[in-house]
Amino acid sequence: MWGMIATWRMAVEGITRGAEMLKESGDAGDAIEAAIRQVEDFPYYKSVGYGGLPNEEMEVEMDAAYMDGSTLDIGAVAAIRDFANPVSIARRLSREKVNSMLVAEGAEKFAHKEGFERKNMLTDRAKAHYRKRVKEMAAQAAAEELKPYSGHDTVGMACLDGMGKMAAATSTSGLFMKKKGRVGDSPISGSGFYADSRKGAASATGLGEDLMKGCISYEAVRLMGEGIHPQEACETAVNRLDRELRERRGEAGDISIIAMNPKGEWGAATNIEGFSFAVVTEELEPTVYLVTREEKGRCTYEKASEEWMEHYMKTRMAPIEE
Ligand code: SD4
Repeated sequence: MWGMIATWRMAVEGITRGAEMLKESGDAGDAIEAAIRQVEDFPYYKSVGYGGLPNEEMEVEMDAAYMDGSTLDIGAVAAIRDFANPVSIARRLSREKVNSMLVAEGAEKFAHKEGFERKNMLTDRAKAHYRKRVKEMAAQAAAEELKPYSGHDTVGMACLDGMGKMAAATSTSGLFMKKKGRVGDSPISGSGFYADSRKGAASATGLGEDLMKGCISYEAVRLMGEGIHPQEACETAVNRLDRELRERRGEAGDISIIAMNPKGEWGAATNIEGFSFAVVTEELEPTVYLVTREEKGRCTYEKASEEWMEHYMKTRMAPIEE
């Protein structure tokens, strides 16, 4: 059995590419890297790679990670600028015994020395989003309604290959309008991602500051290691963290997670409305599902309709009215 599951609809082209490799006995690491690169390269996805939304200072600072579930190798970059494919740099770093997580200038120097492709990741479209948000924030300075950070979708994936190897990886430009140097959960082991070929792999998306409070990806993998089905593992991990945060702090940020186990069984859960994910296995063609959170935090999903898929693309590519 092989398969891939990923956060958000934007990942479907990527996992389709990954599946082609897995079908041909490809390696989980190669497939997940290729899949995430595809999302990074697409300019209309505004929270990953090229076209990603900038920080407060109008710079695109990206976080990415890669984990090999068989060796437990981890590589990560944080707050890196001006490189086309942060996930590939993270994977390269995962082969280092030390210095395997690098930030900002250090990460950029490493990437430059290793010959990774440089690219100005700030598109005109992202600049337009930035200007628009600055205006909105000025107009509504006193209103709590407007969240400068909304509109953030990290790509996170879990992958199983035909040889039983699992991998997890993430890539994001993080929260729109974040402070320079801010690092989210996506490059942090156990929070944004975790993979163990004996137990399963998981990845999270949402408010990094809150996801990190529960090491949620590790928690989902740990539960799968106890023999719990990925769906239940995801729901339990999300609901526990959501409950703890509400009880102790009065509120919980956005929390969504996807997971797959070594049998290729999968699951997804969320505490928000509007979470989507993409999945492919040996038995299931690449499919986008929309998640509904029911009572008691049970999550159900239905296949996204053609109309929904078309609408999604239209809104992503629509001109920005400034
Ligand atoms: C972060 N978790 O940087 C990321 C953002 C994200 O959906 O996933 N948004 O906090």
